Amino acid sequence: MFKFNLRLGGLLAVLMLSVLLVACGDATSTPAATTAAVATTTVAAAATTTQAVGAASPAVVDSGSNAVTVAGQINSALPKLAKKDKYRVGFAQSESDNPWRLAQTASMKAEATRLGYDLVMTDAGGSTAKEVSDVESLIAQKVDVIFLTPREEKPLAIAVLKAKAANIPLFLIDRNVDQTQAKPGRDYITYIGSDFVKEGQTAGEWLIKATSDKAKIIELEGTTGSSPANDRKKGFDDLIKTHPNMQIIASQSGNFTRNEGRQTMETLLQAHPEVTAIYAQNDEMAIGAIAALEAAGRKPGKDIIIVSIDGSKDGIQEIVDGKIGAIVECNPRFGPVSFDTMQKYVNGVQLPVQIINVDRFFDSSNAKDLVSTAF
Ligand code: GYE
Repeated sequence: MFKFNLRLGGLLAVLMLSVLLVACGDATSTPAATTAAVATTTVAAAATTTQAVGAASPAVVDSGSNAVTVAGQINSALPKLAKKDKYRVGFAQSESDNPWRLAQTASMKAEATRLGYDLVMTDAGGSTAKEVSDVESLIAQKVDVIFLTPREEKPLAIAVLKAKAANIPLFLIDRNVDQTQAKPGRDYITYIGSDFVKEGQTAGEWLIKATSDKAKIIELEGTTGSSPANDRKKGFDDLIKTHPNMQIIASQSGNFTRNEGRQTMETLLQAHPEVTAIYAQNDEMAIGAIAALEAAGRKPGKDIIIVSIDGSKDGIQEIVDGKIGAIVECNPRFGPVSFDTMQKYVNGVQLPVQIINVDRFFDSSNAKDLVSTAF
């Protein structure tokens, strides 16, 4: 009934995972909080001291429904969250410049409203420095708990440590921080988000098949220094490297936005007219790239094969229109899973140190049917 996919920890991990699955019955047997919620898998580390627990390479047990766990130890010295009827919840958002982030914010707001909590939200507007001071401001305002979506992995790790020092429990949602600077279960409670390395791999696997294992690829990277950009690159590039006729001819940031995706593509297209495939690390950049290709008289979906990540309505519509070939979903609806995890923490439920969302995959076989379910 359980499918084991072990990449870390070997036999030891199997034993620990089995123990955890029993111990964390609550986490594994609970279906996704609502239909609008992301499906989640939970990932827990064997021990934070002996195992790296980056979202990059979780040891995962598929429970057969929509939940998975990897064992973890939340240090009992981490800040506690007392039982209350109403909480003041801090939410530090990194920016609001694309549909994914707007959908994430809307989901957090809706769930806070549903529960009758006050959401104190900050928006760093695409400035990592501002996001660091936003977290400091939430700390100064003495919110009960902080949800942080760290724009970049390294600078925001410092903010995480500040919340811990101020005795405010902090949950990372969507993006992660540098695991050498701050760790789940030790410095922050847990990480909730997608497995970005796997997303990159899945995009690569599809592209290898779609191009019959031969392509000249341009990669459009997300925000420099962010965990999705780092990990989606790793997952994709490591796989592509093992296919000699699949060549990444250029890789550059388009900052996860449509406009910068278009501009970057315009420049790269001039330098590399021989391109036959594009891997965009999100839909917005893929859509920007399509505009640049069409302006240059190229035919996206025909002479240039495109794969991307996110699964926005606009992105899936491009599959229906034959311009994007496939999209690996990265679901932004974090509200239900975030607040549910916070409640579990309040109630003393043993949490895993990673809760990994289960995402869908869109291509021409299902895009038309599923476009209405997208954000
Ligand atoms: O893919 C992108 C957004 O952090 C996973 O951020 C998220 C990414 C998402 O700006 O569209």
